[in-house]
Amino acid sequence: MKDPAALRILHQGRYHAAAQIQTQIFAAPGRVNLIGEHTDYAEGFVMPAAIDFATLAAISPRTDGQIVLYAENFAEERSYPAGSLPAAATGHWSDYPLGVLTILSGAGYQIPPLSLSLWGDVPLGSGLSSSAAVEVATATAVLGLLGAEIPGPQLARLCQRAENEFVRANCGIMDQFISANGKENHALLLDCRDLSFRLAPIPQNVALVIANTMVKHSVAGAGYTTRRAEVEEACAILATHRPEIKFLRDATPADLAAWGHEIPPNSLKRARHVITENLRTVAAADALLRNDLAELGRLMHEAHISYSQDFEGSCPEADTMVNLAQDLPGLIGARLTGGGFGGCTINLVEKQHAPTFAAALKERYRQSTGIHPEIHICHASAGAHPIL
Ligand code: GAF
Repeated sequence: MKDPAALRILHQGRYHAAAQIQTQIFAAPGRVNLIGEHTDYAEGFVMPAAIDFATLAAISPRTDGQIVLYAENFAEERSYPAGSLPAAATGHWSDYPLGVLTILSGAGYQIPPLSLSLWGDVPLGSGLSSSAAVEVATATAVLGLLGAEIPGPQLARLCQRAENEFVRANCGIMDQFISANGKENHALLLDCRDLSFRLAPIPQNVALVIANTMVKHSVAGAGYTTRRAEVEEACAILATHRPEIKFLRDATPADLAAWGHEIPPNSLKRARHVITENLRTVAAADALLRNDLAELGRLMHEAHISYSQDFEGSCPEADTMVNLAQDLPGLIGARLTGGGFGGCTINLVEKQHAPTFAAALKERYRQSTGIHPEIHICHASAGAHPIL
């Protein structure tokens, strides 16, 4: 099904036996984050790249007043009268497209009766932003049907609102942003305060090797929510001394040295991670831009230690996956990527070594944990786009 032509045939077959009505196809990718974890909701910096896994959306108009959503991955359809979409999430896959339709409608876009077929290969629950890919694919498809355009940063914000306000998962902006704005062969340094960004080319001889620990990750899980609350608690305490600290983005290591003793121990550690991670992320983008891969790898390693020890956002399996990669030929840098408590590690690897690196890491991880991991050799791909 990776083939968009197959989705077009499937969609036409389900909804337009006569084939007079045109189906449009759009794609929106998942992502991997090279560095900058749990900094987006602190208005800090992140450096993700879009990856080759994506959600494809096929869309066409209807004449019967219905909004029909179909997910090929679940072989399931849901149908609603266009004027009365459900008002709340139900914990079903349809929450994501429905959230986007609801937010677009609230933003003034009249959603017409339509058929939307979704198919994706972003592994679910693996921390590679399958939800953002569905949201951005849906939004791009609906706008395509309407013949409307929204600049990528704004589109990302609407999709984030769908996840925050409809799905009720308290994520930041990173995942939707990179899915909407990624560029082939580039990582993107995003300032989550004003959504300005810089693109950094990923050298041709570098592969993104994504290693799935097979431990499920969820942004809706307790870990993500607790950590976010701890980050906000630390910020509120620092702000009593320096009111200009609105988010941890505004705080410095000197602030922690001066007032850290007032912050409860766990929140202090989370704050130390976020504050140092922001510095590392900007430094990592500079290193990538000047092709200093050794420095980039060193910063990724430091970031993993900070994520694991200060943020306590890793898990034994992810620490194992990172450790097992360290002495394999070709490794530039390895760390747990995404929201944490499971999911995938990102390994930057010299391309010529990538296949042997992947095979060796797979075998080492299997021997040491008894779990069969999925390992993918990816490259940085383009953000959301129509497929002609
Ligand atoms: C998840 C969230 F969706 C992002 O917004 C971000 O906070 C990330 O975890 C952690 O960096 O992917």
